[in-house]
Amino acid sequence: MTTRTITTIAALGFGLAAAISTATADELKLGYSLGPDSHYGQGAHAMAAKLAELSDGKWTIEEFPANALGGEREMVEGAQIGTVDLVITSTGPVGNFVPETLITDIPFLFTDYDHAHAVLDGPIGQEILDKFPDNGIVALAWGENGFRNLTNSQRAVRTPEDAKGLKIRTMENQVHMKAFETLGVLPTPMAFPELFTALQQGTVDGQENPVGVIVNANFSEVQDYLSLTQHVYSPALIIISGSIWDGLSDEEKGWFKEAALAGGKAMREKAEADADAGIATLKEQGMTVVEDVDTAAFQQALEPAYEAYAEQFGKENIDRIRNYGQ
Ligand code: EAX
Repeated sequence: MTTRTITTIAALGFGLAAAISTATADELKLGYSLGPDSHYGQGAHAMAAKLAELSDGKWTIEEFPANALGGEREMVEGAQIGTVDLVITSTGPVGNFVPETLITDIPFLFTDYDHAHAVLDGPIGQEILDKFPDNGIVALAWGENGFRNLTNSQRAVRTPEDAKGLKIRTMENQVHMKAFETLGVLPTPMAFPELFTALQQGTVDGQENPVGVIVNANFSEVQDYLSLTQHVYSPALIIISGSIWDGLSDEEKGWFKEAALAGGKAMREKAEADADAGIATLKEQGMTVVEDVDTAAFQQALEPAYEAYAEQFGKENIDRIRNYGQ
């Protein structure tokens, strides 16, 4: 919601003091699922700073980290109906709104960060972004969540055989679910805000996420084993509600895009730094880290899933991404 006049009442300390302020800027609500120190947080801070600078303070962003506006699917839905202004989200649930994003969620599609960035920042990524406005939301820029890795509470997983039978939380994403089902694990789609408790209570044995997310969400408290499976590159998106976007002038649209690109860049830098540094952190926190994962065996075990993806997305479209710039 954007309001010309916003009255904020902030109770301080034990409620003995209250401050009342009136802002005249257009303040937008930006939600994301991790803490303010995460890669999403860095992306949000960078975008907010750039937007304030470009618009000379006309447009400001108030951040709602740590699922304060709901899970990622709920936030995207909020952007669609106009109750949430901006969202930083993984592509995980976005395929439920813009099916064209689903192709990016295929396991082992991107070989490394450079490959992923080249595809997403090039014509293929743009074609996907172009599909958003028909669905009531506008994707301003790609960001990054990172390469996902499997954690669980039961055993060290090095091969697909080791993973069989585990009950694993997946994102609410049919491409991911198909992959896990094919590996013989029991995929349990669940919104991220419910995940910590589900792991703690043993409702699921494990989950998968980039190292930076595993650190940020304190999953080492409830998971003993981390396998560096790097099984899928998880892009992120910075999304704006169509109702906000439609009210912007062309100049303002340019500011938002430029600010979102700055956010996406900061997000990538932080996600990649955390992916490197986080492994040592998780070891210190007591996790057993399996580094010599049998990647070829995982890729082979996924063959039936790849056949299904080829049918769903077209083999030539998948190959176009796989071979892009290679
Ligand atoms: O976007 O749901 C997930 O596992 C996501 O990777 C997480 O919310 C960060």
